[in-house]
Amino acid sequence: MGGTFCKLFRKRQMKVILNGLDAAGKTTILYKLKLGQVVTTIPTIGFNVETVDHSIVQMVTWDVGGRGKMRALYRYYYQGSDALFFVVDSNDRDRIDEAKEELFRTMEEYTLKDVIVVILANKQDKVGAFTSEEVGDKLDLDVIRKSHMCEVFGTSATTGEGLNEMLDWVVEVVSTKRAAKVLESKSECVPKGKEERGSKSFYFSSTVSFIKHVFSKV
Ligand code: G3D
Ligand code: MG
Repeated sequence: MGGTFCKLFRKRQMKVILNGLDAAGKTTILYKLKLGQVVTTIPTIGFNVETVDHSIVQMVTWDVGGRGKMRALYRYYYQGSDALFFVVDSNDRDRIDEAKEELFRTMEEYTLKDVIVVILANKQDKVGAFTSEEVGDKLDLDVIRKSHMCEVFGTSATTGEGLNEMLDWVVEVVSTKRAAKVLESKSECVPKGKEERGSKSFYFSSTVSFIKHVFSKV
């Protein structure tokens, strides 16, 4: 992939939520990606929110879990997100079930119904860490895949392994998804049965089919 359509729709900033249990590696990832200055704010209820505002991607992160009161506040940050990055410490075998519970709880949020879900099986540099496939199995990603596009990447925030590939993939997928959506909304304005070859409506409907086809292969 990576054609003209992707470039065309890459202009709008992409919003990413970077979630995961404490100590999974979220803050380290934010700094390692070097997307810009990491700004830390503390909302009045009192938890750290870190943000990076880059021309292509805006990332917001905090530690999930904890008290129910916080969840109403999380929702505020979820609005308008394109992707959810869920960071897992692949080396912490004791907390993998907790991570799964937290992921599933997060996915219940209505505001995240359209996001692409990206699992970062982090700390791959540690000997004995679960592989990315094992992390995928432990988190029951097949269940998430029934409602969301979901992919797992092995990463190491300390060495940087896997981070850029992951980000490139996400930018590509989000761009393609946007392109398909825009073109689809345009093609919906065209009356059915009038799509003659060479006409504008024919162009739109065939392009939408093409992008949908490409997207379904990702
Ligand atoms: P969080 O923001 O999700 O809470 P942090 O997690 O980014 O603060 O990371 C927690 C600890 O894990 C840090 O160690 C950090 O250096 C380490 N860490 C993060 N990612 C990796 C990784 O990919 N590999 C390894 N080996 N360590 C990682 P400290 O010692 O500062 O607590
Ligand atoms: Mg942190």
